[in-house]
Amino acid sequence: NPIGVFDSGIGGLTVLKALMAHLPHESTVYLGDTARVPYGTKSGEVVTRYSLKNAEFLLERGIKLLVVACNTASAAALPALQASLPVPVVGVIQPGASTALARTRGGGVGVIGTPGTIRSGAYQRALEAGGPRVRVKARACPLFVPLAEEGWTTGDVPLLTAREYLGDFARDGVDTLVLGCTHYPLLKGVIAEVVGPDVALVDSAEATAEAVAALLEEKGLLAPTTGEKPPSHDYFVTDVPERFMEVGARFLGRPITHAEQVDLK
Ligand code: DGN
Repeated sequence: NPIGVFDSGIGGLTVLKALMAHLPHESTVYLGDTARVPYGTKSGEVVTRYSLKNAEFLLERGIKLLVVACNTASAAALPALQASLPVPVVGVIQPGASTALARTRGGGVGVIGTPGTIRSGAYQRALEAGGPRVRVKARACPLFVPLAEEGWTTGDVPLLTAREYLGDFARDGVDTLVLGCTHYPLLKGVIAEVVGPDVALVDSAEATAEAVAALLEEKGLLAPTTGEKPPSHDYFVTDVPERFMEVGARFLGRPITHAEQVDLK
């Protein structure tokens, strides 16, 4: 059975990319809720309602595990999804936070994400569970999302934007920074340039792929490594697929040759 992955749109493809790299034998079904993107600026209640719908669609496709590949949806809806689904559900927040806690030397941990993710306090709580030595500095960086989607990831505009958002992080003692939004790995270069070489960047997508691999192994759910058929990767979207396929290829790092539009009622 495949792994189910959903996101508000394109961004979760950075998580899917990491999953494919860590688990090359697994089949996947991806749902991008492109008709209702962005989630990052919507209320937790609405994001939870959308997330339950997305999960229901993927369950009908026989998934063995669900990855909530969207920080905003993980922040708002993970408890509701875990309570109502018959398969294991993995979000991106706990893996990202755990990796940051393991990496930080001095306890100064930064986290950046959408307004919804930062406002929910989900990362802050997960990080503060690391004990009294942890000091969290959180900031919403909403302009990073359109920059990543436009492919505007190098040059003056993203650099100045990153400086405006992150100029004070290293100065305030942050030594580890969590990229708490699916789009931010594409801006790693400018983010690293602004915070400097002494700040470790934690990619929640990578951390999540590692957590999924560990969980599948623990539960005995890994796909056989010697199957007759190569793994399949299916894509569904809730708006017309053209832009998803075009921009998505950049997020995924490989072409998307087919995506099917579906209506989630
Ligand atoms: N996928 C969203 C996230 O990781 O928070 C970002 C895109 C959005 O909904 N604005």
